[in-house]
Amino acid sequence: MTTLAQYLQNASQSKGSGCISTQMVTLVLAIADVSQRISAAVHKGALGGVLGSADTENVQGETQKKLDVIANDMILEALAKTEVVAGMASEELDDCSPVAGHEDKPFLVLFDPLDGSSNIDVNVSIGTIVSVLPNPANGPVTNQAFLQAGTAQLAAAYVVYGPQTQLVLTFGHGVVAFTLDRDAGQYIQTSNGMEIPADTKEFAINMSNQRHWYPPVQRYISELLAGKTGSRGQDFNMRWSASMVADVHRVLTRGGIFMYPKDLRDPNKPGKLRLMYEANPMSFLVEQAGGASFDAAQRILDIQPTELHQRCAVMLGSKNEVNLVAGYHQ
Ligand code: AHM
Ligand code: MG
Repeated sequence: MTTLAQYLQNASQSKGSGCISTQMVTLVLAIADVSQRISAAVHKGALGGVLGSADTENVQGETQKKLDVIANDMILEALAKTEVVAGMASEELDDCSPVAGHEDKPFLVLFDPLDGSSNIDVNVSIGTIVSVLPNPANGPVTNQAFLQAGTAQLAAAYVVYGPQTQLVLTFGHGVVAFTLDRDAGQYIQTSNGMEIPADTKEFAINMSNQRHWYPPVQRYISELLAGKTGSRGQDFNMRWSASMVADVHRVLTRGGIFMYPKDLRDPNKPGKLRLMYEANPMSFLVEQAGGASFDAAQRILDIQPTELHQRCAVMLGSKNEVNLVAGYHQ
């Protein structure tokens, strides 16, 4: 039984390229600790008075749920105390939040405090997504400092609050998973090297948007739906939980392709998901597990961001399927 703390300590003492700094250990332990508290709040649900709307809007014009706001505040407070974070940016904040007096600290952290918010009140899996970038440390922390491509990420993680609470983590040397032991108050390593099979028979997409999709996505999904009698010559299964963390966790666990394409609904919204704190960390994890990730024109991790809250199309998971649909776009 390896605890998260032991795993991190071993990684910090390793001699190889997978070695992490003690400051990274501090950061990940703080993320794990605050996620346990978010998990406890999620677990209490109505009994903790945390369900329902906060009656406020975030920068994307979405109505915030009480738990969006609670989780956001908890993470901001917890990471500001670590002494290793120079600034944070979140789905729930208009602009970045510099940590006063810490502009020279090594990390910038971006997060979606509670992804899949529409699932909170109906008791379906939700999660926290985190991306860690190096701090350029060239003066005060501004939004500009965060605008680094996904390839610059030092670490990425998500915590899924489902039947089990699990933390899934990468530092760029594979993907490991830990399950929360509530009795012990500890994360215990339960997977060493998650791998996404290159082939799959399972896809995840919100089919209700079909009429809005561009032709490459129409073509790809219609071939999957045609099943055995179509050009693919096999049946495909569909899953959609409207919670990226839950859907990507399934892909990391047993393979699959997850898609939230950009579509014709609103020219100002190229896709629904956000690059910096949803697509990038998930793409880093998926690539580290042997999968692939693509927007509609390029590898997601190569996108040079221009705005903190920019959106992108997302197609990630089993390599052969992602490459096929990427080819339809080119
Ligand atoms: P959120 O960050 O406001 O929760 O929105 C992101 C979520 C993803 O978790 C999920 O994949 C997607 O929105 C579901 O969207 P839809 O309701 O259009 O199916
Ligand atoms: Mg989200």
